[in-house]
Amino acid sequence: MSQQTDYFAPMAFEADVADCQVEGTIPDGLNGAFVRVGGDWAFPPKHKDDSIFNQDGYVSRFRIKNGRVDYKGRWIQTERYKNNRAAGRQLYGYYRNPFDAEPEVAHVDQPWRNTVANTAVEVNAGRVFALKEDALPTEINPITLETKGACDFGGKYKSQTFTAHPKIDPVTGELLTFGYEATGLVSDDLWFYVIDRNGNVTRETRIKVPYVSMVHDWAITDKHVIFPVFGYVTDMDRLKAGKIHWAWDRNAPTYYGILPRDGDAKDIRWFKGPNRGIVHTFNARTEGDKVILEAPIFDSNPFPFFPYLDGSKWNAAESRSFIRRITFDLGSKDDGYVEDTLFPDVPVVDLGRVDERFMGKDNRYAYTSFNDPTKPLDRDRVGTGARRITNSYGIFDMKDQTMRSFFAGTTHSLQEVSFVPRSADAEEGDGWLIGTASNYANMNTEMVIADATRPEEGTVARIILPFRASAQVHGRWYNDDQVDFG
Ligand code: V55
Ligand code: FE
Repeated sequence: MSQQTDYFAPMAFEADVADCQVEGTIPDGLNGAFVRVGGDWAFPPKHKDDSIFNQDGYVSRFRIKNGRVDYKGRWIQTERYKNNRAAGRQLYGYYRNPFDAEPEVAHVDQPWRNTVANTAVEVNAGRVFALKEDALPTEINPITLETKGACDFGGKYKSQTFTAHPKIDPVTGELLTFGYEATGLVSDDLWFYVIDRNGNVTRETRIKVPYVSMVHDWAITDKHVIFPVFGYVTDMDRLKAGKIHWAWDRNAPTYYGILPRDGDAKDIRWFKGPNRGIVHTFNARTEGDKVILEAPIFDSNPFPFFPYLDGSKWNAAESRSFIRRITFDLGSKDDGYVEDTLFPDVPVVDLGRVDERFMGKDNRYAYTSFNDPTKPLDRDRVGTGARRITNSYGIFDMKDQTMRSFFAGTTHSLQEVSFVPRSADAEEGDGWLIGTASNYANMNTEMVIADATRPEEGTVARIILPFRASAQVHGRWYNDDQVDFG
């Protein structure tokens, strides 16, 4: 195992904590679970410079009931995890490159067999899925967190891949989703699906992308879906040469494909603009002939572990992400769009959320983390291991363009924020901000809960784990009436 001993050393164990330590008071009525999916290296990677997106999947859950909290964490037992465990070492190579895996597990023609299922969680028809954009959903038992296996929705979901960011239509309860590289490694097929609240596939639309790129997140409105194609490129030659799946092409234009939800493939319209990184989105809406997308958008290559095609060095200042609004005019004849930067002074972490009751509709608040340099940092207790600190959640008012914030503490760095409405019929903005934080001073993980109407007052409750929990990529809150967590 690794000799690393800092906060980022692999956390290669499973955990159960009954009745966690709580500071403050868990709000009344907050009953359900915060379910997180992320990754860690069960076995050290073949290449030191590999992407953390290649870490073995790990699912964890803070189960909250009547003010008490239990924590559970389990590896996601994909075929790849089991093969590594059986061999006792890492058999796989660079991120999404089966040519770089050991031949007996490579499966170049079945790349989904190499998935680590490490990105996000979503629920359909009461079933819980761990998601990774290179494979089908991996079903997880919501009570034990044991891995059940891949799901193809009774054979009706035909794409080999499934996004980590499906969207639930708040009116119909349908799950809208897609897979890209849908028919195999570097294929230009992107297939869009609708799965109803009972788990039946009710729609499939097969489209082609302008070039093969990472289509990590997307957006829906009540009438359209929007697919960003941006910056990252790949091809069979680069994979055969043993390289990591993506490289950033500074000359690649950004495309947004807008498809009517009830349209055919021929109805997709591609808009084109300058080189940008659109990894995650906040929300989108259709207003007459206009489609409006709001998202944190990077000026250049978002991730240091995916190299520039031209060999240039990754530079944090060049790749900052800002909250932007993109307006498409479906009534126009040209393929351009308008891009506005709403908070040009606040570079943000690209892990944004909205109140999901407003998915696809006009909404006011966007939530995401950022580092507030005016807040104190206890560098002596934090140490030097933490390169980047994210000390605040921002509540961004997209109408007034004002911002309020929550500060996590002088030794803390926040992971992704989630918003939980105070009740099913609470106004937009009235609820809780929740998420996990790394406490570098005490080398442990905490779950923080803050009141979204009074973020400046700090946490109302902190759930203190007695160890560093495996970092999440994405987490979601589910109420007891959505999923049975036991
Ligand atoms: C992302 C994360 C992934 C991935 C591709 O955050 C894109 C973006 C955790 O895995 O495989
Ligand atoms: Fe994501």
